Amino acid sequence: MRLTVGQALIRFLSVQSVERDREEHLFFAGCFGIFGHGNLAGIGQALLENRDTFRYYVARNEQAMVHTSVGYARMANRLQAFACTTSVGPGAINMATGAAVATANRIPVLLLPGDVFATRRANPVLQELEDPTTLDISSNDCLRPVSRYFDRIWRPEQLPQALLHAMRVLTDPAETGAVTLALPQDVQTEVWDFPDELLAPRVWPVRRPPPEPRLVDGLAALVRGARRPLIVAGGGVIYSAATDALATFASATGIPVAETQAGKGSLRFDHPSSLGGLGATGTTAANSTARTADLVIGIGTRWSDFTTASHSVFQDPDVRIVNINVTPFDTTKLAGAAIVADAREALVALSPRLSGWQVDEQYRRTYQAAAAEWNETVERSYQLNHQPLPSQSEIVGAVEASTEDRDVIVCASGSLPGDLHKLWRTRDPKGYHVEYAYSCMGYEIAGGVGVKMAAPEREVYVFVGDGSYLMLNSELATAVQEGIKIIVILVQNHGYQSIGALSESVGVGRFGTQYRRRTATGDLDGGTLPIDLAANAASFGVTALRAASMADFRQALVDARANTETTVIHIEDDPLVPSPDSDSWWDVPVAETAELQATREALVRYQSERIVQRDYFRPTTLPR
Ligand SMILES: Cc1ncc(C[n+]2csc(CCOP(=O)(O)OP(=O)(O)O)c2C)c(N)n1
Ligand SMILES: [Mg+2]
Repeated sequence: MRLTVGQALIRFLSVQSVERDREEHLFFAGCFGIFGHGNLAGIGQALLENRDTFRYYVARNEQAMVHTSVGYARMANRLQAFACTTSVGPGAINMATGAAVATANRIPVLLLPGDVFATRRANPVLQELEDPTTLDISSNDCLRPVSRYFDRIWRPEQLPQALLHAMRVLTDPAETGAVTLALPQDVQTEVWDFPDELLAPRVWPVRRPPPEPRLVDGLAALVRGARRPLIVAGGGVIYSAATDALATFASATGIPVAETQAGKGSLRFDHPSSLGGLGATGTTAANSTARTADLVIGIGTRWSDFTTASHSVFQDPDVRIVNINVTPFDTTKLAGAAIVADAREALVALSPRLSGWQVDEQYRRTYQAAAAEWNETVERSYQLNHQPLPSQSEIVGAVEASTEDRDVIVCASGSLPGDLHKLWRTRDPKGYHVEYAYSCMGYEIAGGVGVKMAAPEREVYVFVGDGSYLMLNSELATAVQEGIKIIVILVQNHGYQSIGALSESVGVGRFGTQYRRRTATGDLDGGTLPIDLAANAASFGVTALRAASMADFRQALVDARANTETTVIHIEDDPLVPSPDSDSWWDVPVAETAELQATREALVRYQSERIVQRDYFRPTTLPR
């Protein structure tokens, strides 16, 4: 078939499907993009020709459109994804941050940046970077380290193989992340006789690798010998749709379950085995249980330092750690024993081997009492009635009270993810969507738009701080364009207050974290900036509601739900009210010499706290 490279590419993408658990559907939901000279005549022309089968969405910012794609694909448990097209140079490189979010979170997205002329006839083309040591490098090479597969299509003949590799990586649960096909602007428009076979519909089975039986035997033996076993559920549990299997397994054995940020929602908060979030932003129930656990089974987790409280959360010197993960890379962490497997397959294989076995009754009572105690802590923090401005926990509590089980909350950075990880009581596996692998400011609104596109039947609540909002709010325009309704909770506290609190803890006195005017002293310690964020939101044509009190806020939540269009609720809170303590630690090093007394005190504190950190764990081997 005689087609341009752009046309063949779009036609190929529009007929790729995936299948898992006998459910089959198209893989690509469409293409986001911003056109420039580097992609409009090639890919743009192809998108125009194929607009009935492959929908095009205009975005406002290249980073943001990748976030939207990530939000969508994560909500779809990685079984659907978007393509994103840009021009050469700044448009392409703007995607790097979004690509890193995708890759760090192991979420598929296909990036299609334009690239400089393959012929080099008129170079340097507008926006060409020019490396004096080689003409073989362009801006797009910045996307290499953030892509799980990267290719540049110098000739039309190269496209078929590159497409197969792109699909292989995008649909593989262990490999997935950002995939980049860089497309020189002349090559996009070049014609070639593409084989019909390339454009035939294709179904990619998404693998569910089962665990090796002898390894599951070994794990079952470890569990039977354990007195204080603990499961740590990560995002892999949710992406593999293993949440029912986990609930059944936890009910049958009584093993408690703690959750990572991506894994939150693995178990309903009121399941008898639920301990909530683990680690630096976790619950005291999960952290105290982890501290004495003698066997930890990590399922689908990449063990970020927030989850392990910088390797301080497991304190039993003989703790054994088993990593069940579809990604071999993650199974070697914490010196754990590796079981490379799909989360659901592993749980289903393990269950019968532990039939009739239950945790010790005393252990069960202890962790359940800790969970009940944390629940009371949450209740108290929701009802602080702090004056004159509310605490952030009250805002979280009011949103929780106004939501239904299947609603989704979205967040990514600032103080909100920590508060949500601790406090939020999840009632649905897809109800909690916090991007915390990359904790990327600016993900919130853009990602929330993607979540809503993937689940239009659900109400989507985006929590965003004033800092994140100011960094990237542009996709409110895309929400309006597409008639997408999200509810944005815009929390104003006049600065980067999470970093402010951290700054104070390391003796840097909140330096450079407040939004204030510069004064005659030369410091940023003047009045707060008069930015009207609610007016800014309203200017997009969305509904903007100002809540001057918690009563206002609760009413605004009711109104936002009743509204049919995107609604931004603006509320100011007091950044100095801490959320309940996790009884945990996070490793942020302190200056080893300093003028300020506060810094020197912080160093002493840091050095004494650091003794809880375990550099290495004893290797775990499964009994044979
Ligand atoms: C893109 C990006 N830049 C910087 C950071 C570091 N950082 C993490 S939280 C934060 C402050 C966020 O401010 P805001 O959204 O107002 O939330 P708050 O801390 O006030 O709760 C910063 C600067 C980040 N996570 N992402
Ligand atoms: Mg803030």
